[in-house]
Amino acid sequence: MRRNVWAALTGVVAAATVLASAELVAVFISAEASPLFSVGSLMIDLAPPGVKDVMISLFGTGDKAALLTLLGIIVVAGACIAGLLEYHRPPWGIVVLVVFSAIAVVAVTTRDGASGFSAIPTVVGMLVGVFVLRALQQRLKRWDSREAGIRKRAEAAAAVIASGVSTPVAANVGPATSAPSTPAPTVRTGPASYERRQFLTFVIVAAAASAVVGAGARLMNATAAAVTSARNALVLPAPSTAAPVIPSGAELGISGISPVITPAGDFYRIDTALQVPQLNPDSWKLRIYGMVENEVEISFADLLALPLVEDTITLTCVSNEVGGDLIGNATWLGYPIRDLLTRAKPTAGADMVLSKSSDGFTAGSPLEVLQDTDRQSLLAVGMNGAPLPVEHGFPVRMVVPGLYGYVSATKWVVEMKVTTFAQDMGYWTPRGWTALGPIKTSSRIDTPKNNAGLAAGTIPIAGVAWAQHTGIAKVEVQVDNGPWVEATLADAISADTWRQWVLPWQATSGNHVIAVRATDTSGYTQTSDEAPPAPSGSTGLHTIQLTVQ
Ligand SMILES: Nc1nc2c(c(=O)[nH]1)N[C@H]1C(S)=C(S)[C@@H](COP(=O)(O)O)O[C@H]1N2
Ligand SMILES: [Mo]
Repeated sequence: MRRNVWAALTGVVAAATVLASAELVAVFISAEASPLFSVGSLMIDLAPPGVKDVMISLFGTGDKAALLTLLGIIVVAGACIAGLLEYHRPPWGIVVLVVFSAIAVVAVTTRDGASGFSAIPTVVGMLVGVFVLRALQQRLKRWDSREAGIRKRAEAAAAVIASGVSTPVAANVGPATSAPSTPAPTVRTGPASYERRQFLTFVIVAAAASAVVGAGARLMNATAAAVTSARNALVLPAPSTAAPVIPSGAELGISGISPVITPAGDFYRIDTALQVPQLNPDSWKLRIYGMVENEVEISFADLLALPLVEDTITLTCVSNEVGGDLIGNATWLGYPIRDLLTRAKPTAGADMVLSKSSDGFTAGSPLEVLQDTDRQSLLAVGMNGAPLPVEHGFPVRMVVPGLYGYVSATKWVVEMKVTTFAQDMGYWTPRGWTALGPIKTSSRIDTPKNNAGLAAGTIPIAGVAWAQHTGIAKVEVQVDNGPWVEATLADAISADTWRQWVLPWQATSGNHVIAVRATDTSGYTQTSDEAPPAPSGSTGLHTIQLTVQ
């Protein structure tokens, strides 16, 4: 049993040296060729549609720690198995180590923007790991055989002493002879403890070296890739067309309601990126190609030199549950995508633009939406008066009013392919989400909170409602399945943004159920039919329960 623990430990230490040496070599090859993160990204991409909802809630919302923890557990379990197999059935432990490394090689080399060189760190790591595993196992086995030898001799000596005859064998054993009835594991000196020391020293040195080298190299790789300094140094030009003025009546000033402009730090984040892509604006380029008469390539400097416009647009995620928080409103600075498309001149028959990020995410947007002169689809560089935060797409992303993010809002965008829906699909479409993703009209109660306990009296029921690019016409509130009562709407910024609403309510003691529904300017009123987010966005009415004292 104790032997198996040591054997498993050799696997874990070997795995640690694989990761640490790969990380170290990645410092010289490519900061992004780190195997662990690449395997994590591959797991995200390969996750079957069945787990996609779990995935969105687990990883999509920025909780990348969950995936890394899972990955860590898999690696440690695999490493224990490798150590045990190598101990009991060599060379199967080495085979396991090589197979794990091979998966990592596939992951690093199939990443977007990877080359054959990206395999080098993992391959070097694997060789170091095989060497360490073999060396540790040799030492463990030498320790074993010494102990077994001593035990045999001790047993032999004990037998001899018991029979009253002294032999030279017993004299060699040292302390064991003076305590012949004590079993071998308590032997504290002699060759076995030497071998044990050899083994344990190797374990400790290899583990400590892996921790120090691995952490140091990871830090170097992360800093080498970081673009925060480039972002901090960036001064964006003033817009040539300013955002619509936000009417003072757009903000109702009710405590607990979502502010009409969402600060960047509070803005929801959804993406498949395990490591936030770090794109240097100096080398950023956007290529527009495919079904176009003129291919267009534009640098970041070219983009900033164009007349930029500012517009306030509410972004929503298709994964937002009824009452959920995957929605935010910001003022974006950018260049109209339609003007870039005019330069590229799409050819007849094209109906989709497949935008692609530096890390391989794609979104398929209808060409006519991006060309619509009434709709401000932006190639955005700024958010709420500052450069885009790195996790929101620095240096450049797309923002399209009226479409869910997964079919339009490509962050870290580097390519736009003019194509057809018949020929191409965005990232989420083969994973069970619809190809077209217009945002569904919806509304949310921000205050009071669900299950709140309140004192009787007049309290505001308030929240936000949205129907991007159509506009909100009416919000109604229903208390305890009574009649629908119209709420007061805050002033609109534009049809592309959400609107706050409020209804003062005379709270009487008891339990209450409160629901909200919005009607948009097309005359559509939210359905009470409940649908989950997949495949085209949730429906149903946000409903809360309250207890009034
Ligand atoms: N590169 C990239 N862009 C992306 C995504 C992604 O996974 N990768 N997710 C999209 C989705 S599903 C949404 S809802 C929005 C969210 O944008 P935000 O994180 O800035 O709120 O980004 C979109 N753009
Ligand atoms: Mo999304």
